[in-house]
Amino acid sequence: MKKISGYLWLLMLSFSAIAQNKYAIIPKPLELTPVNGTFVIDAQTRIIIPKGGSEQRLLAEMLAERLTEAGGVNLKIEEADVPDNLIPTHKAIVFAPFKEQVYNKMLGNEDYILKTDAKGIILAGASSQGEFYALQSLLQLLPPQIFSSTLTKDVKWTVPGCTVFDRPRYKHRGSMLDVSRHFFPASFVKRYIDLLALHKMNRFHWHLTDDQGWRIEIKKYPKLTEIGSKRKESMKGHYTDGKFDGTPHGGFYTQEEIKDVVAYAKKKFITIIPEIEMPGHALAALASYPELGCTAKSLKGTPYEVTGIWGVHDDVFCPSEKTFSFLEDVLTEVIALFPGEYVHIGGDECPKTAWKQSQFCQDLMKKEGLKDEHELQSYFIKHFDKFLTAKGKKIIGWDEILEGGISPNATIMSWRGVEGGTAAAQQNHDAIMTPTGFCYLDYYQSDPTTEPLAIGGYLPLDKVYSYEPTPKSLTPEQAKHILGVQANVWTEYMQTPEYVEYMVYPRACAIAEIGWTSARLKDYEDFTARLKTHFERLKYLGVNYARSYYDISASSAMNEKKQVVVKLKSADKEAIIRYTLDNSEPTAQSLQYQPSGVVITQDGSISAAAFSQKGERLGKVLTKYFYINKATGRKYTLVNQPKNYTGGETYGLTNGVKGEAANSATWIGFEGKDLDLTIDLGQPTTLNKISFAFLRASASWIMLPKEAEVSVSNDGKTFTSLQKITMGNTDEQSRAVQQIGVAANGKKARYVRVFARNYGKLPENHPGHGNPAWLFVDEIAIE
Ligand code: TNX
Repeated sequence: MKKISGYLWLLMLSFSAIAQNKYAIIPKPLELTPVNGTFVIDAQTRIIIPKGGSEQRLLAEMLAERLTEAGGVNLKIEEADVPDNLIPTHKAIVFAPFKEQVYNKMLGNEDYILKTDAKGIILAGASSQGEFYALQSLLQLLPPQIFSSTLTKDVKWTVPGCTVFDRPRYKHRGSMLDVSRHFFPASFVKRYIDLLALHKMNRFHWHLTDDQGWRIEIKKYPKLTEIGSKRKESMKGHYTDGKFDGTPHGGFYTQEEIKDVVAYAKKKFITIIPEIEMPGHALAALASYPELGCTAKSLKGTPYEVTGIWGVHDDVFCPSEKTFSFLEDVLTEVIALFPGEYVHIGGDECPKTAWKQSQFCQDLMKKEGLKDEHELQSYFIKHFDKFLTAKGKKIIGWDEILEGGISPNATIMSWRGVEGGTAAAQQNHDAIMTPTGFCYLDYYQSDPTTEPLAIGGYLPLDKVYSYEPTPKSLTPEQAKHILGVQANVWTEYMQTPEYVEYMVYPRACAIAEIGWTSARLKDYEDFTARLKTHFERLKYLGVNYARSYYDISASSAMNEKKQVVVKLKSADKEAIIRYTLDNSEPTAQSLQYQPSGVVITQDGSISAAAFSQKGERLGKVLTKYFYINKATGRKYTLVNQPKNYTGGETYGLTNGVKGEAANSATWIGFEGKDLDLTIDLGQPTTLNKISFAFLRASASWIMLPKEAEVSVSNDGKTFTSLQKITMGNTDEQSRAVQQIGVAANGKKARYVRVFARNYGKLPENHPGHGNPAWLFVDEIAIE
């Protein structure tokens, strides 16, 4: 092979960058071939639809409306005999009928062909859904201003020449929106649907009921909305703060509104999957109709109440005749409103406490030959599977419905990981993949210390994008059961539409591409290059998208001299990272970061941000604090190994970075195990104080240890105890950092041992009772 000169490389690189910007379609099409020439839309351009093409007329109107609103150009829509030779012609945008023999391709319902050149544009699909997707791609080939709802000035409406043949990878490409934890008006739901359609998504999963509010009018049971749609207050701050805002919250959709949203979604080729939660997450229904519970009052002895507390609640539907006929009535009204083939019946997070205590349930289990409460849950779900199947519907349930035996016609929504979806496919059931680790858009998308409050987790854009929905362990036959992928948007921490948009975009763009684009075409760098143009579109659409993609992430390691070296990273390759070490905000004049990292030699902080070539700041400022002491950079041995939360490297506990209350990822975590650590200081060293900290976040199963002890030694074998501490308040709810400092009074020793006894099993009154507690510790400092 001939060597390519540096100059040529540069030329090729810059060409591919331009090409990406010119054809910045998200999700990326299956085949896109650039063609010479550019089509210019002006007042003379006509839109041509086939004679009598009423569906094409709707699409033509959508395009015409955009051009009028954003460009002030009024295009005529004409009906004509459209030739089927697919050759762009007569300065027109043509919705062409699809003829297999002419196109030499088989087109599925969602597939499309789009041809553009200097003469004209052709959009073709085997159905209007395919043509709708052709239109979405065409809009994305136009300047981003096409999405503006006000007149933009001086824009030339050009379309770069290309031939696109496109086809989705998965059938189900969707997003769930939780409207129970916070209610969002129908107008916002429509906007949410618009944005899904823009990304060629085709399913909207509407989470309509939960403990915190019942949001759908049911004519037969008016109290569901009179009582069940309102709560007196919501949690304020993080769950673990245990505080309330004292502000009533409520809202519901009338059946008329629902019909309107369903019809609206249909025009955008989106099928709505309504979710009615059962048997758990039912408090709003129980508050409205207490007779649906196993007891007249809640398990705490207080009246059932629509709750403002997030999480999992023990009060659930009782599997009684009353409940069954109530839910059958509800579902009968629901299926009359939603024409789609699926109804989601929830099935997640149903504690069995109430059923265990109920004589009725115990008798029912005996009568039905059910061996435990999981089988009772399965009995519940099977009843509604049968009921809905008889009505011509299919059920979807969260992966818990696998426990106690899967119902015959159920599709599984795999959320607690991919295991549920895998198991379902292996049992010849369909599955939709929504694992928390990749698809939960309620998780943080950047460093939690810089982001608005979120439920937890850490799910940056690149991690979402990296998701591969079809588990490798499946055979090709089983893999066909993976229907697709979906973004879940739980709204405990999202009070407003703007907040929702911030959390959802651009991460939903990545989900859209995972669902649509063929696996072999997935390429994160290529995606982010297109995303920059897409950000412009979102801007014109008025979407409050997050710019967290431009945020900096920091990691630290030790060099040979045992110094802390901070490495900064920007997901955006073109961005310039600048930083300060004096606690001031970085500017375009601040020090430019070099890939070798920044050496930290004393206590202090580093603040960094990404800047464009032009000097604009692109993302948020990240500040990290460092504590340099005698333990910094020292190796240590651990008797038990941490799990998941490993601090990222060997020196996690002595890397100079303290765990942060808001950010679980900065801690070292042991599941059910003790901390038993020995640091070797290399030589006998004078010790004044040994300090460290534990994190308490009981809601996340992170408990303080029962006791801690520090001891020292000179030979690493015989240790003398300096202090043993018994820890109190281990049942406290709020999230807090517990600092420990042990005085060593100038003692000389080479080895320091820190031991902390894990809390053990979570107590009876804890939602996760019986499971092992986590022990979170960080930064062992020795002065
Ligand atoms: C788990 S995912 C839930 C929801 C919460 C969500 C928060 C699922 C089926 N249940 O009730 O809102 O976690 O991330």
